[in-house]
Amino acid sequence: MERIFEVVMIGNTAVGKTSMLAALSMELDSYNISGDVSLEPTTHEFRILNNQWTDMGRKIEAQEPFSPLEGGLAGQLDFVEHKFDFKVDGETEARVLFTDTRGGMTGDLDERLIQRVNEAFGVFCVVDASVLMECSDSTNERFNCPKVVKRLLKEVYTDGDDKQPKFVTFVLTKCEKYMATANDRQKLAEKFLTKYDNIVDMLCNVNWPRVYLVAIQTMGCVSFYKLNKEGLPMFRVLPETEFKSKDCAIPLVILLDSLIDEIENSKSIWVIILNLLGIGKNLRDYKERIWNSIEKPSLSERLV
Ligand SMILES: Nc1nc2c(ncn2[C@@H]2O[C@H](COP(=O)(O)OP(=O)(O)OP(=O)(O)O)[C@@H](O)[C@H]2O)c(=O)[nH]1
Ligand SMILES: [Mg+2]
Repeated sequence: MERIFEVVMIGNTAVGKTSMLAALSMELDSYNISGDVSLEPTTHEFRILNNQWTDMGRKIEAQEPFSPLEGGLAGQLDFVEHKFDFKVDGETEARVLFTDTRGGMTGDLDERLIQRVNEAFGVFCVVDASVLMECSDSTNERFNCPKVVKRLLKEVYTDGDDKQPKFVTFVLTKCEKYMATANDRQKLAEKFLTKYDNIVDMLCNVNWPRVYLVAIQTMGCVSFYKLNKEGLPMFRVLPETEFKSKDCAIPLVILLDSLIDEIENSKSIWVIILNLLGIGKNLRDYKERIWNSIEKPSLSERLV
């Protein structure tokens, strides 16, 4: 008897879904070294992504300081699955699946995406913070498409079936410019709340998913430069900075928290078995290890 805990990435084209997963792969490599508890990727796709990300990092680091950021990991496939085994002493105790999606699936409100989200354990809704902070409302709508995201989540949470994700995490990406001081972080959170308040309110009134806000930067070596002719943000390479990501493990901590909660509080038979096997405790230890190694302060809060 086995259940896979699936988390679906949603968000329009180029907001940073795939980059976030790639950055997470680097984080996991470092947590998996120590101790006998690990979360290990088991799909080929994730190793490919990890390699692509490393290559891209090298190329960006080799770019001249202040030159515009080049390249990326544009998604072609509608769904790409990245499976992980949560292992204790080499034995698999639980399975986690991150499903990356093509941005157009969210933008076009694709029926298959709605279905997938409906069946998932959790959702990471990725939002481009530079567009949120620097662009007009109409550009934000075109790029981050909050109205479409609201419709998608509303369908999932009000369709009358008893299936829906246990958590929705809004992940703000490309946050380099907005995270330096406490004041910057507060402004970023405030801006998100003014632009997304109707989605958060809507989620308050449906079958209580937990709702979180997290801000990350997948590449610490670039930052917002200016708006291009189309009014979209351009980034440039910063002098003498490493490719290193920041705070990308926080979404993982949120997932682990929700898993622990599910295992400890659910009445279903398979969850009771997991509990008897002591899986909640192992997850808790693993989560603590990750949480303690995250550089703080960061921007992460539970909204609902
Ligand atoms: N400045 C900055 N740029 C980022 C960051 N993360 C991703 N990017 C850039 O954003 C662009 C889009 O990133 P992707 O990860 O491909 O976005 P996506 O949401 O997967 O896009 P699709 O798969 O096409 O829907 C790329 O050019 C990345 O280099 C970040 O933290 N900071
Ligand atoms: Mg992608």
